[in-house]
This record gives sequence, C-alpha cells and structure tokens, in this order.
Amino acid sequence: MGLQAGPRERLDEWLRAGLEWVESSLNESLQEVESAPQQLQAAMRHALMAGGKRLRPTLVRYFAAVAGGDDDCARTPAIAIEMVHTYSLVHDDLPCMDDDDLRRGIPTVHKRWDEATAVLAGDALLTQAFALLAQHEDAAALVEVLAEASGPVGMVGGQVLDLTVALDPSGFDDAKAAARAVEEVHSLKTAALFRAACELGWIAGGGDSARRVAARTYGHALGLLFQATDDLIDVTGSAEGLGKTPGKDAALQRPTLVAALGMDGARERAQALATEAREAALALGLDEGTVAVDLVSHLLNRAH
Ligand code: GRG
Repeated sequence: MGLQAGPRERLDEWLRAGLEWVESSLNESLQEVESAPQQLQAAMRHALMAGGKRLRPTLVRYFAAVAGGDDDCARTPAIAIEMVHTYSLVHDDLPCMDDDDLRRGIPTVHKRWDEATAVLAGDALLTQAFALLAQHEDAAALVEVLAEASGPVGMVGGQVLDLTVALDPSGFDDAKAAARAVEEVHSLKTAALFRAACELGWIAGGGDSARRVAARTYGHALGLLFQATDDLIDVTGSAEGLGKTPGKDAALQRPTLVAALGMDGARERAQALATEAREAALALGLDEGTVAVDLVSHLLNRAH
C-alpha cells in the first residue's frame, strides 16, 4: 500500500487482508469436525464457506490488534462469531421464518438438502462455536460475551421480536417513536453481535477493562448503522448484489426503519447513526484515518 493511498483504498486493503485470514481460519476450523456425519459436514461447509462479507470476525481481528494482541489470539473468537452468525442465517432462511431460497448467492441449506438438515447444521455450527471458544485461554470471559449476545437477551430475543412485531406506524405517537421501537429490535437482532465482535477482540487482545466498554459502544453504533443500511438496500438492491431475495422485509411486514420513517427518513437516521459511530471511535482514541472511522463511511455508503 503506497503512501498516497486514500481512505477507500486503505479500507479495501484492510478488508481484503481480513477476508483472506477469515476464510483460511474458517476452512481450517472445519477439520475439527471431520469425524461428523458426511452430510452434516457438507451442509456446515456449504453455509460457512459460501462467502459473505465476514464483517464480524474482521472486527474481532481489528479490536484484538487495537488492544495490543495478534492474529493468533483473535482467531478462535473470530471463527466462533462467524459460526454463530452463519447458524442464525441458516435458521432464519427456513420456511418457518423468512422462507428464503437464496443466501450468499447460493441455494439455502434447506433448499440444497432439506429442513431437518438445515436445522441440524445450524445447531452444529452454534455448538461448535462454543466448543472452539472453550479452548481459548480467556474462555470464560469470551463465552460469556458471545452467549449473552447470541441468546435470549441478544440475537435470539431480537429474532423473536422481529417475527412477532408487525410494525403499525399508526400505533405510535410519531414516526420517531416508531423508529425507536424498531431500533430496540435492531439492537438485539443485529447490533448484539457487532457489540460482541468488538468486545471479543478487545478481550482476546488483552485490552484494559475501561476501554472495553468504549469498544462495545462503537460496536453498538456500528451494528445499528449496519442494520439501517440493510433496511435501505433491501428496498433498493438486486438479488445479484445482495446474494439474497430483495424486498422481503416489506413482503413480510418486518419492523424496519424504512417502514417507520420512509426512505428519506431512514437515510437521515443512517447518517445520524454514522455520526454516533464515528464519535464512539474517536472516544476510543481511534482517530480519522483509522479503519474504525473508515468503516463507518463504508457502511453508510452502502445505502447510496
Ligand atoms: C434464527 C436465532 C436466529 C436469528 C436470526 C441474523 C438473523 C437473526 C436473521 C437474518 C436476517 C437479518 C436481516 C438479520 C439482520 C442481520 C443481518 C443484516 C444479517 C446479514 O448479515 P451480513 O450482511 O451477511 O453481514 P453476510 O452474508 O455478509 O455474512
């Protein structure tokens, strides 16, 4: 990377290096389940190795480095969070939830095999994530963070709300109140894993406990921003670009920021969330020109 590299090139280079590291780490991690039944292994591999942006594990790696650690200490929590995220996608795509045929640009697990295989492959990814984490020298703290983020007071709780709360904007005093209710769901369903990614990296890297809270705060704002832009591109994106079926949120009456605020209002809210995330990075001592700040603009730009 030359000295003249701009923020966009710098971030692209960092994302590319992160992606390579995540892909090879995930691939290696599947060797640990080589004695599992063939079809289960194949379904786990199909879901896990189908690409994806790998943002959560890349955040683990970044925060471990910021905290003073190296890639080796970040590897297990990075793999674990991507396994948990992938399990959630496999289950979310099932007919009893979002009923999707396409994920990461390829057929969903229940389409390629069947529903039972998809349920069990998801279960296997979730349990294997914690089996790996248990081998880390900071296992107790890491398991606590990931379990809370992914369980009933985190992602699973958020998914329940997402499935059961059909947003009726007329039931709120104003659009802002509706948007706040939507963001409560987003905080659990999506931001919980982003908070956890930053915190896992921080712990694995040996960071101090005072700035651990600041790392969480950044992850929270980034996660809400990510979901805000996800709501927007679900309306504007194509199946090819998204790797999944667009327009599902409206079809399924999901509580989205677009449903609460309209497109322009959701764009404005995304901008405000980007400001919050940038301020959280600065509070952590991560200034303009760092990956943490560049990533905020990168996510915001998805919506334009
Ligand atoms: C089934 C317990 C359970 C939870 C499901 C993650 C989730 C909760 C549902 C998936 C649907 C959805 C829109 C979730 C919000 C989070 C989100 C935008 C996930 C997609 O994450 P990306 O874009 O996916 O990082 P890739 O494929 O890039 O990893």
